[in-house]
Amino acid sequence: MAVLRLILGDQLSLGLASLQDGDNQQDWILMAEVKEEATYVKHHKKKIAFLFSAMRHFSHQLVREGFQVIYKTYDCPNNLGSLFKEVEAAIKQKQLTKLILTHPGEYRVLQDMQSWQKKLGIPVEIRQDQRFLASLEEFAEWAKDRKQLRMEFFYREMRKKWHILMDDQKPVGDKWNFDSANRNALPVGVEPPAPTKFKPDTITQDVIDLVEREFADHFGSLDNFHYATTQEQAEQVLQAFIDERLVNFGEYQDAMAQGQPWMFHSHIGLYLNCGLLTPKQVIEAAEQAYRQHKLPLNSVEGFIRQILGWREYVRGLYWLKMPAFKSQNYLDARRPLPAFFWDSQTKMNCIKQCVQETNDNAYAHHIQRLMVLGNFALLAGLSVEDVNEWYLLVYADAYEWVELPNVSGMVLFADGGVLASKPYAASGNYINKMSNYCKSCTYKVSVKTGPKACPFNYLYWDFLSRHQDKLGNNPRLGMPYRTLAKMTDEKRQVIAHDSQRFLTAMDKSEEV
Ligand code: FAD
Ligand code: DLZ
Ligand code: SF4
Repeated sequence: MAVLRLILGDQLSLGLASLQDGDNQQDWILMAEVKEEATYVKHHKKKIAFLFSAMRHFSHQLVREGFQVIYKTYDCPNNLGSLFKEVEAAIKQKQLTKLILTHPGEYRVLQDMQSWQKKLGIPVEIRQDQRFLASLEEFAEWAKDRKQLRMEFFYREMRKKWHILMDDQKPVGDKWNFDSANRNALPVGVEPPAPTKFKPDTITQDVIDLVEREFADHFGSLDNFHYATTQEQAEQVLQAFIDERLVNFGEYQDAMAQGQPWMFHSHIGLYLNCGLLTPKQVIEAAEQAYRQHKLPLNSVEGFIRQILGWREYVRGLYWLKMPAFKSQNYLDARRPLPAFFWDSQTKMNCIKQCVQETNDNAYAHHIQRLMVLGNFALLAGLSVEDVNEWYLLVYADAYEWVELPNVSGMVLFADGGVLASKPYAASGNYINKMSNYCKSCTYKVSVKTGPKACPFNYLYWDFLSRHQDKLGNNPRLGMPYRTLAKMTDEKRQVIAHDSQRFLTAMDKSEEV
């Protein structure tokens, strides 16, 4: 039986399930750059360039490994534009009698694939994606009968299962979580190392030219493309992180600084999510650095938790809750996304910096995504649909399985508190504590109301006030609601008035 094996753009791993037990003499691998995937949202130009280049490099690696590969470039004259049409054509052309797939990362793609067997009239096998450390069945089993699906408890199970940072049955350092040591701002004089950069080779340069031509109206800059596009290069990025940045990862994990987009983060999300790195390899490298080089436990544990905990947890939650997850809107947030999420034209310096860096790099680190951009989206009641679409297209590491739980669950509280025990809402004070953005802002973070006040300040109280019926009884919001209750009616009116003034101006596309 001669088999077709389809490899998607985010399945660039030699260990992929659908690449195993093949017959290299008769089977064919299919990889295709298709309009359907590149435009179902208008991905950042750098994201498309990165992925097409990584796909092309991976196809060459497959050929070197002895596979027979059909590779359809985006601009080849007979490109059919969709994965299904390419599959159908390859089966016909090579007279193949079975299709093997690996479970895709997005619900819409799985739904499509589930219709292929009938349409093609040959057996279609969808294999589990074994690159993750928890299977979907395992996650569903863990979630079954639990009232609350908190990441922290799932993470502990994963630590025990994989025996990561464990001394026999106990967590190393006698604690599961060292986050209390991980909340420092970046002190003056501490300079994060430059990120690992690669000069585009001819494959990448061809792709950059193609993206410039074919996706000119997509968001984002193609300038200074420096991402890794092969497994070997991605491993160099990982190694440089372990050697140079991991030591400070924990301490400055929540810090932000103007002109410092990369901080002490690892910048490997895009490689993990397309398969150039595996989570197991990354976690093992971090644990080894802890054991051999005595790196600080708060950094190593904090980093491992992001991958063994958060990454696996959001994937499990996504597949457990789809398709309903996508249409949830607990706080009824419907305000259209303001233009400054695209063009960064706002007087709010924190937002300006984060949007500009997103435009330049298809990257922003976690706290920028959560506590600046996400916090604003939450406080302003921006449309759940618009905000999800924005996050899905602007970041090079974004695929719906990881983007949606972070945006709808963590940022917008659209799931009503399944992922987070309370909304991550904060006033300007938090941003001022964790960054130096406020120093260069038109608004004054210390001023609470009036035209000069930081908009996060009044929007924060207005948000709590607007949603008192849904959030007022949340035990984790007891303190702010007690403060709100003590405010005079007059003060509450000023807050409501300032918020209305700001949001109306924003809706009218005035510069705010
Ligand atoms: P580091 O800070 O160095 O962390 C290491 C790794 O841990 C990351 O590469 C990632 O694989 C994992 N990780 C960390 N936090 C999370 C998390 N909350 N969920 C899942 N994995 C995590 N991550 C994505 O991979 N794709 C997305 O589309 C995405 N969208 C996000 C949207 C919002 C609103 C928020 C708040 C977070 C989002 N994240 C997303 C999580 C996180 O911000 C990114 O993984 C991280 O910024 C990537 O940069 P890094 O590789 O330098 O990460
Ligand atoms: C993100 C993306 C893009 C931009 N282009 C392609 C493509 O042309 N061909 C392909 O196979 N995959 C692409 N991808 C990744 C897919 O969108 C991804 O595999 C699905 O969203 C499932 O996670
Ligand atoms: Fe952002 Fe407010 Fe600080 Fe300006 S003052 S940078 S709007 S938090």
